[in-house]
Amino acid sequence: ATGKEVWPKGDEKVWKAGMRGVDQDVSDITKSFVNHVQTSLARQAYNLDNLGAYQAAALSVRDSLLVNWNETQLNYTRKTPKRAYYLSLEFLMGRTLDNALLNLGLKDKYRKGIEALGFNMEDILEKERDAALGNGGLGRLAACYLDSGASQELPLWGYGLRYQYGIFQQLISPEGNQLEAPDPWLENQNPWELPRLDVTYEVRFYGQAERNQDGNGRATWTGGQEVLAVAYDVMIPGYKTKTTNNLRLWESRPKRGFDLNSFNAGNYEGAVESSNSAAAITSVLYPNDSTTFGKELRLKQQYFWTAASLQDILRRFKNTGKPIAEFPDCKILNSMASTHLSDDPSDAAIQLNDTHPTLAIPELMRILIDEEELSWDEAWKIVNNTFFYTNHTVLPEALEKWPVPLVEHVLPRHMQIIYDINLYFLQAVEKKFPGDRDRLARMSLIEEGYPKQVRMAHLACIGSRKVNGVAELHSDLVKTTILKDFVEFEGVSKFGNVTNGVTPRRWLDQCNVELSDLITKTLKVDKNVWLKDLTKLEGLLPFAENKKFREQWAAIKQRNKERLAHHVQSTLGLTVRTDAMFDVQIKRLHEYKRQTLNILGVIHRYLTLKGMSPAERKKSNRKVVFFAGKAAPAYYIAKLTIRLIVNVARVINADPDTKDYLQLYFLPDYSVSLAEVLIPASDISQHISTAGTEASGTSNMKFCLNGGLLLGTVDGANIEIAEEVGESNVFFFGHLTPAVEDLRYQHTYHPVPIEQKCPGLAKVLDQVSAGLFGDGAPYEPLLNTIRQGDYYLLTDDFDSYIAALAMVDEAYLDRDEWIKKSIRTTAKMGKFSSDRAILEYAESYWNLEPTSIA
Ligand code: T68
Repeated sequence: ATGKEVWPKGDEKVWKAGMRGVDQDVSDITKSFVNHVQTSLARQAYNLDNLGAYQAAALSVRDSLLVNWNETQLNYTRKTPKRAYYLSLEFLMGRTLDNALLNLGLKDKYRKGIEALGFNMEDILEKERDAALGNGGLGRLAACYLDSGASQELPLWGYGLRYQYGIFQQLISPEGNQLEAPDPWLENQNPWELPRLDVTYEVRFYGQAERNQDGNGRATWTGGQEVLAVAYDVMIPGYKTKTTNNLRLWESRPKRGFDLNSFNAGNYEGAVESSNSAAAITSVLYPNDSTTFGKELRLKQQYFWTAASLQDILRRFKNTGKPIAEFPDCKILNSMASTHLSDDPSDAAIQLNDTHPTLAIPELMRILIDEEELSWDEAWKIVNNTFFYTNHTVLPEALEKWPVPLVEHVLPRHMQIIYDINLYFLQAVEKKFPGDRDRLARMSLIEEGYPKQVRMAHLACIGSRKVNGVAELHSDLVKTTILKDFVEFEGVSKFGNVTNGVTPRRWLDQCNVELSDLITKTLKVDKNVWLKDLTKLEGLLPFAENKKFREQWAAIKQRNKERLAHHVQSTLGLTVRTDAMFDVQIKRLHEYKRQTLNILGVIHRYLTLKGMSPAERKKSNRKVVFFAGKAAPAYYIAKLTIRLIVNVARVINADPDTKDYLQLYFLPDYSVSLAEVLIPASDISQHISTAGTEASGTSNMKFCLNGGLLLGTVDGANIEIAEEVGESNVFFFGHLTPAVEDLRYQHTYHPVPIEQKCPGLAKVLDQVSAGLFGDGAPYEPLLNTIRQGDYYLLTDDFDSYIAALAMVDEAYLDRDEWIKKSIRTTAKMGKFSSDRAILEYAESYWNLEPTSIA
């Protein structure tokens, strides 16, 4: 190894003999638990409540994680493998204790130990707050990838921000309005993080950038505000492996906490002003899952995080003693440098999770040119070999753009570099397509207008070695729509697809213990084996024909429904009937996801039931519909949709004619932990975005993994799920992607009144307007999005949606056949493990190999 000596002191054997192991028996566990109660928490047996017991258990488990974590990091330092870094502004981790216990294989022992001390495992687990540092799919995907990276023994680190407040807590007012409250998740301290007060970097904002006189392209950036980034490390244990990777989250702090001059002059507020403005950078997660750009604090978050992460990556790289690229005389080398890495010059791969970390591209250019004194071409080559960009949306309104005047003000040197990148880039485009002015304007990093804006997707694309979408259809759309010109310019081989995946540890073994146990028993292989090679689930297929197996399968689904009903009863005081089909739609509220279509479908069903005779009603399928999801605080239409759902629920749950056949619930404050209860209980789940708008979806995979069937449009990963499980096991409806553009054109230029085009839907809208669910007036803006323009094509898809719902009802009446479909669905979900996805990134993108920690 080229690594320098990392064992600084004394005899390694003596050190090792003193180290704690992770192989523990129950008495070690109770000892460590009690020890933490006494010394870390300063409490005693008589006053220890469930929260205290959770904390003691967490601290004890953390000790075990630390042993593996230390060993993993030491191993990486010694072997200096190529590393990959996952830069994500969001990590939606959820709870940790249960997951850590399962990954370490210590859950049963802890259960015994905790019971001996008078506590119940489930009660303790419930005390943990979710770490909710994300909005939705993008953030949860990052969490699944960390789990899979460690489980597959990849040297993969995450970098993010340690927000003081995560995604807001959602409350629902008596009128049905969403209210937002802060999420002070660090309130009771966080046992899962390690503050590294020794790992800090300085980050500059504002100030002046002066180009050097000698024309070498370098500049000096001075003045402005300097803040400190402090590292907090979160241990990421792999499943049944020693490998325990790291998620490093940055906290902003003032470089100088206190302005002594102001203080001495009696200006107490002035004395802490700069300190407050520095601390504000990592104070809160932005709760928008698209749109609302242009906020200075968000730009500062993005730069703060990428600048700190790059400094950390470069420092670690320098410590390996390897030369950067094949430029052995640059300053970044230390004296131990000896090898050239010509095939794979970057030695580190950095994955950009959407465009949020794209400032890393000009920032690395700045470091290499201004500080390490590389030439532009040398620097650009390294940048181009280091970064990889994942796109998560093709919706034009969700593509990130920053106003040029804002970037110029906050990051003057980066604006210069972006202009330089653009200049060289457009020169190359002009050379390949001479005289094509329109093309230059379309491809430029700068969008003309007032103000001019920096197009971050273009910057991410040209600065990266590879670009990928997150499902086949989506990756095709990336190539044929938003980045079409770039495919023509750079060649199609730069553009790929990695279909998303989910971790089967959390999303099956942990959230659906009984099903996981039944699968293990049936497959007759060790749980470790199929949970790490999910294609093994195919072995379940023949058991779909086995009556006894089907009964066990159905009984587990039933108990999961009862668990959900119990949860609703104890949290909301509402009684859910469990002798009904459970129909679930849980995701961020967004017009393109079409929760509106679902609620209008529910109203349609209600009106149909009302129109039936009691005898007819008796023959119909009983159904309970669940919604959950947050709306961005400023997203008016999405909030109105929530209000409508809540008020429809109020009316129909109280209607004696129908309440035995149709119930409706909006479960507030959707979270990872709530998903863990909802998903295993679902018979059917809805993924009904307008075709071409949902990049992938990941909850669709989680539902199917848990034997829930899918009702959806031909969109995102729904398509690949259907390919795997067979079209006879999914319920598809609606127009296809190629038709969408045309339909929208029709809406604009040849509108047909809704009464004519879709009378069924018109009737539903009229009932809402007429006040069937309370005063209709507040809903008019929502209803008008459908009556006029109908951008998301509800009037085009409504009838086929209702027909698909009828097919679902019919299929459910043949319960035995339904269970077969459910088993076949789970059996064919092997492809959607995040292990498969992360290995694709490692092999096809990062050139990264697993490194086992002996
Ligand atoms: C989601 N995107 C996609 N974005 O919508 C979903 N955006 O189809 C896909 O499955 C998932 O990513 C994973 O690939 C998001 O979740 C955001 O949350 C987001 C946040 C801030 C700004 C923009």
